[in-house]
Parts: sequence; C-alpha cells; structure tokens
Amino acid sequence: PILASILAYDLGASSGRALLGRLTDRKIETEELHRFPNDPVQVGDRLHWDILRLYHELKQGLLKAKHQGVQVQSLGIDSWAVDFGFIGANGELLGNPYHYRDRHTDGAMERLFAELPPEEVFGRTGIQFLPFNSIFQLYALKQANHPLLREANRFLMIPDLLRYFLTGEMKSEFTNATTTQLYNPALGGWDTELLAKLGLPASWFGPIVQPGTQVGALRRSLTEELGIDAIPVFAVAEHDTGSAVAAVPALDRSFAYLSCGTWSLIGTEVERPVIHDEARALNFTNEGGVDGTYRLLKNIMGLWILNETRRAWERAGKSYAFPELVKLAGGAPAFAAFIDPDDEAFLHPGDMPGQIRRYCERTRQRPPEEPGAVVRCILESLAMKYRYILELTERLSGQSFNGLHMVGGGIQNTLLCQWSANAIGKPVWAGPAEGSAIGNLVVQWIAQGELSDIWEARSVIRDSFPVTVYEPEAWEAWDDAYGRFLRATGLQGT
Ligand code: ADP
Ligand code: LRH
Repeated sequence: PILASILAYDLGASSGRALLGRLTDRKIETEELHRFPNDPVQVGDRLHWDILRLYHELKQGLLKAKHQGVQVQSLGIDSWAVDFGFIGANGELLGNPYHYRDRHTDGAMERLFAELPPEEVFGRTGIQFLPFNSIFQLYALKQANHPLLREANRFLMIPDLLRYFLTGEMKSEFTNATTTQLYNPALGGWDTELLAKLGLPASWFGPIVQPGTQVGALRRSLTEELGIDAIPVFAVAEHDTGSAVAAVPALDRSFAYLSCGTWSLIGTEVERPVIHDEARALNFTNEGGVDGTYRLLKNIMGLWILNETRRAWERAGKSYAFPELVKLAGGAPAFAAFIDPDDEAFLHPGDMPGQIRRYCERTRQRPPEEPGAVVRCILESLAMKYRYILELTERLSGQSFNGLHMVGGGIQNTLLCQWSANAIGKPVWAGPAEGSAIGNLVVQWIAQGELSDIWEARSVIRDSFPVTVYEPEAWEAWDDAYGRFLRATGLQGT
C-alpha cells in the first residue's frame, strides 16, 4: 500500500536524518527513513561543511521513500544556524560553506566592536554575541578581502541553500535569518542600516518567509533524475533549535527548555524579544520562533565537549560507544574537578582531553586522568552550568519554573538527564529525542491545516511520544558542589 506521509530533514552538527511523519486521530507516528553522518572536512587551515554530500543525502532520503512506496506529501529542512553559502550571478553555489568552528573568525568580533559598539549591534538585533555569528563571519571575510565577496550575488543560510538546490527558489527563512545577527525584529526584516555600516550589499539578502510557507516544489531536473513526482517544499522553522522548541511537549505556557544535542540551549519562549542592558550584559539571545514567538536563551557548549573528547580517544586508537562512556562516568568519583563548558578553550576542534587538563591546571584543580573521570567532569560541569543558566533565565524573564523540559538526542544520556535534575533541584522531563525533526513536521501540518497552532501541536506531541521523568536526588550534595563549581570556574553566583 502507498503510505501518505510528510518528510522532515533535520541536519545537526553531528548527524543528519530524514524522518517520515504521519498524523492520524491526533497521534503522530514517525519512522526514521535515513540517517547519515555530517562530517566536516578540513582542507589546509580551513574547516568546511560537506554541503554537496548533504544534498546527496537528501536525495538518498527521497529515493528510500520511493523504494518503500511512500507517497511524500510535503517536505521541510532544518539545520544548525549561522552558516551560509553565496550564490553567483549564474545561479551556482560559490565555494564551500565554512564551518562555524573554523578559525577565520578568530578576533573578528573584537575588531568589529572597534567600529560598531556591541550596544548598537545588540540593540538592533537582540542576538547574543557568539564569535561565529554570520555577522562576524561576513566581517572576517570582508577584512580578508575574500574573493568570494567579489562574485557573490545572494546570501543563503544552509537550509535555504539546500532548499534552493531542491526547488530553484531563493528565499530566506525567518527563524534562521535571526541567527545571522543582521535581522532587526523591530523593523521585521534585514537591518539595512546595519548592513550599510558593515559595507555589506543589501541586495545579497533576499525576501524573508515565515515558517510554514510553501516555497515551490522539487524542480523538474531533480524529479526526472530520481524518477519521482514533484513534492511541495515548505520553509519550516529552519533553525533546528526553533524546530526543537516548537516540539517541546509543554502543558504550561510558562516553561523552560533545554535543547540538548551537540549544543545545549537553555531558555524560555517569549512573546517579544527582551532587548535591554541586562539581557546584553548576560549575553542572552532572542532568536525567532514559530507563530511570532522568540526564544530567550543562552548557548552552552554542550555535548560537543564529550563528542570531541571521544574523537580524540578514537584518534589515539581507543574507541568508546556513548553508553560505555556513560557507564564509566557513573563509576568515577563525584565532584572531583569542574570546567566552565563555555570557556573558549573548548570551542574549536582539537585535543579536548588536553584542553580539559590545561583548564584544570589553570584553575588549580587536579585534572581528571581516567576516561571515566574525564567524562564525569564534563557531564557534572554541564549539569552545573545548566543550573546557572536556568537561574539567569528565571531572573531575566521574571518567571519561576517548576521543572525543565529536555529534548534532543542528548536525552539518550540518562546520566546527564538525572544529574541535570539533581543540579537544578527540580524534575527534568525528557522527550522527545527527535525534537527538531518533530518540530519540523508539525510546522508543515499547521501550514496544511492539519493542526491549528503550536499549542495544539504540543499537546499532540505530548500524547504521541513518551516523556521520561527524572526526579531530583541528593540535593544537598549537589547544592554544596555547586558552590565549588562557581569558585572553580570563576562564575558569579546568581
Ligand atoms: P545534533 O542534532 O546536534 O547532531 P543530536 O540531537 O542528534 O545532535 O544529539 C546527538 C548527541 O547525543 C551525540 O552527540 C551524543 O553526545 C548524544 N548521544 C547519542 N546517542 C547516545 C547514546 N546512545 N547514549 C548517550 N548519548 C548519546
Ligand atoms: C544547534 C545550533 C544552535 C546554534 C549553533 C550554531 O544545532 O543551531 O542553536 O547556536 O547550532
């Protein structure tokens, strides 16, 4: 039988997947159609995304659907934020998009601030300062007099670019556009004054569409290549964090979330951006969401540190599966050493165990030696930083949360979920793991009138996917250790 489904492509910094979704009687069923690694490629000093390979994997997803006899009714793509490609006058992609962890942006933020004060940039955009935001990437390219800029005609974020490959239509999607730090929520569009001040042509930045807008269909050359029918293509919340938060199965309108993948993003949903001195001083962001919402949140370096540590051990010939690492951490001594996961030492790829060792030496702590102790240090430090940022979110939003929703692949790390509950002293509600892909699906269903709005979608998600509850344990020990975490990392108590 031909099964009618919709398709969500979710591209994370670790892996990409294609999920099929069906909605019947207010129940969502999903099926993983295709999963593939997203390995960046280092060429000389530069780190790139393998964008054509990713496009190839999108096509593999379409072929798998065809071979399974699935009739795909629509599709959407979400991915990590901030990165982009340029299209030239002939309509072709110029060069290979850079990875946001490439070092070409080192120092660019500070140099830009010498020309344009941070107060102005934050006041216009409401976006936190991360050294790799598109604004700083573009500034770095400009300062380097990069040849790309001479030929560039249009600027497209990664999902916009892949959607362009699929359909031939160039449109910028709102949620991801906000992450460039070139979008002005008060103006409701690209900040052309800011672009002018930076010497960036406004003509590069095309029309912006809201999540849930159909933007064409698969182009003829592609349907002929694959031997399939034209499928309508939707702009969803193309920023993966926007899609993940759309899928948080909250019942209460006041809720806190932790989107837990390669990054950890903690915050709350707000009706309008929170742009004032305190938000800037705390470096909180206001990223665009679905249905006109914003995400008041902060980035935490997240499981990247664990993933990169695991890769370093693998290079040294010792391979560990994630569950094995979690088990080793569980057996290591508690609260032996802490890192601030957001120290810039942990941003770039490289020898992560070495960076952790050097951080501990710098902060007069005994560095963890055994793999279990290293992983324990990473996971406990993440849990402590979650408490720190959750408390700041409460302060800034004037709310008090009675628990934390966790979504994303990181919830498979049950120890991290339990320790997060312990650190915050409140329950953690974990699920769904495929938050971004499910958020991608529901935005398509809302657009097609199958769901009325984001709140109906959240209640359907709640009824369709299991949520694991982690009750806090050992509060006194964790609270006491939190004081030591603050002292070791030099973070100020809230
Ligand atoms: P992204 O979307 O950023 O690529 P995901 O949301 O897919 O990330 O989360 C992937 C992360 O989840 C991995 O990097 C890893 O740290 C963690 N993870 C994946 N599988 C497991 C597992 N079986 N046990 C513990 N952690 C896991
Ligand atoms: C998470 C994410 C996050 C961004 C980062 C670049 O995947 O999109 O929201 O800050 O990647």
